[in-house]
Amino acid sequence: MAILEELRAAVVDGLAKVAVAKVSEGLAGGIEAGTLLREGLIAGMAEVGQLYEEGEVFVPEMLVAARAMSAALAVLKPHLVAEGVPSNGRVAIGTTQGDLHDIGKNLVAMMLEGSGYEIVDLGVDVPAAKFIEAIRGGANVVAMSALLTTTMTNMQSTIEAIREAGLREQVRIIVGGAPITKSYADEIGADGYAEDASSAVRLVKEVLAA
Ligand code: B12
Repeated sequence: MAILEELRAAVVDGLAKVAVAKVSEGLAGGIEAGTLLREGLIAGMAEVGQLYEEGEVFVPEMLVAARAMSAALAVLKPHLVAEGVPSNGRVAIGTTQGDLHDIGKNLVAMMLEGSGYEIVDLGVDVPAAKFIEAIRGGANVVAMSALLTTTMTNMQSTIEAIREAGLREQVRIIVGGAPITKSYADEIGADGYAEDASSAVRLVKEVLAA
């Protein structure tokens, strides 16, 4: 269908107004919201993720594409709810306590949202108690971001606090951010690590399937 292809291309090219217009056009033409989400928005973000991994596009292009996706998703959301399109899972995401960096965290959140996950964005400087509250509120995944060597250790204390609250078994925990490595994630007892936003989408799918 031409509209789906145009919507996908608008996301890839980061054209927010075109993406919004295509979603409205699609809905008016009777295309289901779930189809617009899967074959337009998610397909577009998947392509951007692929291009990023191949070194064909960089962070700025990815951010612009993610913004186009978010703008179109805002229009689509009430229709998705009305159609009852199931969410793939609920992800509570935040930057660890003491850390104010949020560009990467926002990118991960937008990619996940574009891939059909419900996002609870806890913001920056997030204490363990807030993550715990989100798990009690139904989050299946906790995603923590840290950009400072001084705040990455708060990931470990947050995981510890989740364990002490007796909630560790009911949630998957993933971590990321420039100073984080796979071996650090293993050391602190996280379920997974991804180095960028597109691999974060794959990671969430994997940990939820495990
Ligand atoms: C922009 C920036 C800032 C901005 C932040 C604005 C904002 N709203 O985020 C401002 C100016 C506020 C800032 C402040 C500071 N910064 Co600063 N900052 C940066 C900078 C230049 C870029 C970070 C960024 O946005 N990268 C782009 C994004 C897209 O990449 P990313 O965050 O790595 O995210 C990707 C992946 O890591 C991954 N990812 C990220 N999170 C997650 C989470 C999960 C779950 C998963 C799976 C994946 C994932 O996916 C993302 C997308 O691909 C870095 C340098 C660098 N090269 O990283 C320094 C840097 C991180 N900052 C640094 C420092 C020291 C500071 C300050 C302490 C400076 C100061 N003296 O005041 C303060 C700290 C403030 C605080 N308490 O947090 C140092 C950290 C050094 C260290 N080893 O700890 C760096 C490395 C600069 C340097 N070389 O010295 N900073």
